[in-house]
Amino acid sequence: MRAVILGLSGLFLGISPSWATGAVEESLRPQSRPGAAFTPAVVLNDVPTQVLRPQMRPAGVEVFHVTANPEFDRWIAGFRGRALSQGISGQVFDRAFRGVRYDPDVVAKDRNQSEFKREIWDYLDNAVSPVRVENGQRALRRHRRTLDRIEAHYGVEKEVVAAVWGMESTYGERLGDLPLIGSMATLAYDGRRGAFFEKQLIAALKILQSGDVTPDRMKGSWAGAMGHTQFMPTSYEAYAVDFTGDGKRDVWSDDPTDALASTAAYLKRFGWRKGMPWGMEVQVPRGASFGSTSRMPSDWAARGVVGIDGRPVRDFGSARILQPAGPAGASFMVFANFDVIKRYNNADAYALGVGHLSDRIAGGPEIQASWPRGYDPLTFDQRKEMQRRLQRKGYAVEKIDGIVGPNTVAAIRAFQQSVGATPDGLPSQQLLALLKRS
Ligand SMILES: [Ca+2]
Repeated sequence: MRAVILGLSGLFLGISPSWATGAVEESLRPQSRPGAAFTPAVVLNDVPTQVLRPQMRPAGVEVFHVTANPEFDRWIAGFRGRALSQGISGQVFDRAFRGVRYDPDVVAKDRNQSEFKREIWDYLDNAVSPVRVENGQRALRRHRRTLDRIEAHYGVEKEVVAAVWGMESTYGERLGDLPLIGSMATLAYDGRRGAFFEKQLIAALKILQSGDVTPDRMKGSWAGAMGHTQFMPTSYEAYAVDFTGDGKRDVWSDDPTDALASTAAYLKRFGWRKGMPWGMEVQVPRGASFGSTSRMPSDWAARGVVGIDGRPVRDFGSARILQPAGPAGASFMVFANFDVIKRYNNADAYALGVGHLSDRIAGGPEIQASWPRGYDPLTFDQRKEMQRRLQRKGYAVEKIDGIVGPNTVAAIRAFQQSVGATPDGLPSQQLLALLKRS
């Protein structure tokens, strides 16, 4: 799971949630996050070629992003003993590592992730673009029977499974095409998160040993996410299923059946409840702010929080109110299923993306509220300066960490109210200027 990579829990590579900054880690962007394929364009003999999969490289052409590294080769020799002691056969190991070399590009990607922040609306514009919605509806039509069977078997709505597919691989367009063993071995050797990737590597070898896939077909993103719905090897080992009945859990094939069923199995395993929405956009009373309190929708209705149609939300279960851009943007009531989606990728933005995309695939409306698109955000250092200044003025800011969570938003709003400014709770340049002036 991304989340595990950053030390959180979840199926895939983790992105720390950063809801109220309005900003989302760049790596969340479906096409650029670790789950997506790294596809360098290369020109050979003046003929533009598609991505050069290793097996397609013409003989004699130097592999451009893989470098000889004797120390890495020694590491492999040492790792071989550890793998064998964990039940991997020498034959499987040697076949898997044939031709594997250190890949500095993978390390560079690992170093560069999560530097950029995106605003939640930019993230959602991309995650739930008209094209992705339309392609999702088309994918749903094309795979309707399969998705119906999966829904009947696992109790996860087909639109939700399709939305995860759309987010993870653009409905199978971007499965990732780096040789998995090479990437995982490089990252395990590199050591920044060596123990994590060594575990992934062992899991990958176990998958090979089980016969689900051959080494040449075992491809993934640079970070090890594999197939249509981007399972990390350990998640695959634990949760992937064979739904076609051929005895192989094939998440790489053109036929997405096993991958989609594996996603449903995973969501089911973490408590997906059929018939309960992930969440929905709601109207909230002007000036209200929300922590992490959960209440039944009828209880929320009594406090003025109602559906976008103005009517109380049905009591599907207890829910909390999420305002990913603070009080100045859209508000959502989110249920237990929202947190199930977060097991896939532990970020509110991701779960909103999957949830909203699933609604749109099902023909639901766009988000009604507007986002504070015009606002001029603060850099990370400026956010810390803002927190320091708020704290110095006596507002309760829990930590000077540059992360704008509910406490900081509450402090911003209290300060804005005290000086007669609009209490939008936004960590903007205007706010910092105001803090410096007053
Ligand atoms: Ca199968």
